Amino acid sequence: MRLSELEIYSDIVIQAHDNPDPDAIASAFGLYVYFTSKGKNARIIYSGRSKIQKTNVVLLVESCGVPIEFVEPETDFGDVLLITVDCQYGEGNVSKCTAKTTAIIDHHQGSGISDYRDVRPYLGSCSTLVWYLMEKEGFDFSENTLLCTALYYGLMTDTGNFMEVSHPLDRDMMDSLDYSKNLVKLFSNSNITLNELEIAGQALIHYEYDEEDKYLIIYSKPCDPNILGLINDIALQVDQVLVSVVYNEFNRGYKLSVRSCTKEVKANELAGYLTEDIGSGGGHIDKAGGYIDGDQFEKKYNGEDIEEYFRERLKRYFKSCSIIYTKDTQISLEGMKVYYKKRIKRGFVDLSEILPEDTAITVRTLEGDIDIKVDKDFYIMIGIKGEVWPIKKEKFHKTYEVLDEKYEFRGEYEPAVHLRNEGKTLNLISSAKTCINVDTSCILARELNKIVKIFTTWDEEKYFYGKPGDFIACVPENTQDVYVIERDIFFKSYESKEEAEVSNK
Ligand SMILES: [Mn+2]
Repeated sequence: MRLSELEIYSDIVIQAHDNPDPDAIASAFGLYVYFTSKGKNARIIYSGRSKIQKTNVVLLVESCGVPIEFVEPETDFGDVLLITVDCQYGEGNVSKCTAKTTAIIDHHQGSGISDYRDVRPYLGSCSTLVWYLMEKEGFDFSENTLLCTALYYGLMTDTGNFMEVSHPLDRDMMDSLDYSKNLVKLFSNSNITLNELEIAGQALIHYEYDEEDKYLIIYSKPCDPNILGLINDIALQVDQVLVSVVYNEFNRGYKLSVRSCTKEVKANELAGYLTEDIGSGGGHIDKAGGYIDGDQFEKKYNGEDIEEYFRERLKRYFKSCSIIYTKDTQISLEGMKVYYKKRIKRGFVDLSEILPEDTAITVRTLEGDIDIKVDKDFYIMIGIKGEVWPIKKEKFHKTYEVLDEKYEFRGEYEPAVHLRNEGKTLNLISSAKTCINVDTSCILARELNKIVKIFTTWDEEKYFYGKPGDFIACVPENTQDVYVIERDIFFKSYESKEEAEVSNK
């Protein structure tokens, strides 16, 4: 959806969810600023049983000048466009008001029904989505520090002080906003109420500890999501604890926080595992978080108790996972089959044509940031999902053929180049050319039926993660060099001997 599509409406009401948090307020404020700049009549409202009380939220509203008004539930706004932000029209956490036309702008999974809808659960905050939609219309943020501050604080509080940020768009917004550091400091120091301090204390008393695998599960009473992170940071400091999960009821689902201090468990991955198919999770290697949608949980685990779910799922994670250190062990080749590389078009860029040698750059991709320097001996390859890696030119010309056609990228996030010293961004895609691999040599691979973590010989600190359905693989010439290929990439990139024979005919 584009914001310009909504400009046909002249009266717009923007509704934050009940008991609005900084993300909801910042998102609403962004849309308010945008639509009023287009000459529309806009207002920001919220409803529900209680009025805004939390000090940091009050401070945000007052210092940034957010014109938010309380209205009674079931208010009928008549012939206007009603946009719910950070929540979905008709769902339980937002009191229903009525209007002729409705729209949803949100980053939670959910199934609210409305005339317009833009929901992106992979984003860390709704503020990011609003920022992105405004950017797309060419909105100039540089004149509005207060809006920048609100959006920044919205993402910050929704992602446990940015620790749960995993999507590159979230990082793009963090980098580009010119916000007031003083205001953010002021809000952050009024984060916790005495009542929440008590909730944190109670949660810590009632922990559940697994002696064998050294992890904690902690249930907390409902509280602000960032309190979960606070509880968890304390829990992880316990000498016998390597991994810790804290969760509670939130909106109509569950919010969770994950911490790890062992290299055998990546917190972001465990958060993804705990929310698989029923929500979303991610973040950093040591700190992460996630959200489980109540309806989806109900559907998938009908009737199961959430406490039991966490207990069982964590047990399965630790028990069904094998860790391979390829330095000391040779994996079994049993059951491995031969697969051939398919010929696939990819993109590649010669950065030395656009930038001076040795320029320090960060390539931002869906999988994370990669810091490199421009090197005339290397190309940058762009894979089918937008993943990026450097390749020596010499090797490239042996394995790829350059095609005389325009490179087209179809993925969720276009990889971009950030010049670290100048704060500038370059579009990688527009400089890319198309190539296709000539090499169709084979690999040995087997489908995984349980979780594996592989520590390779060249990186003993970080493992590769494979889940059931993914493939474990190696090349016949070097069976010690084992790696994991994601299931959908595997089927796009490789084919069995039989399939190869058909496609070669
Ligand atoms: Mn939010």
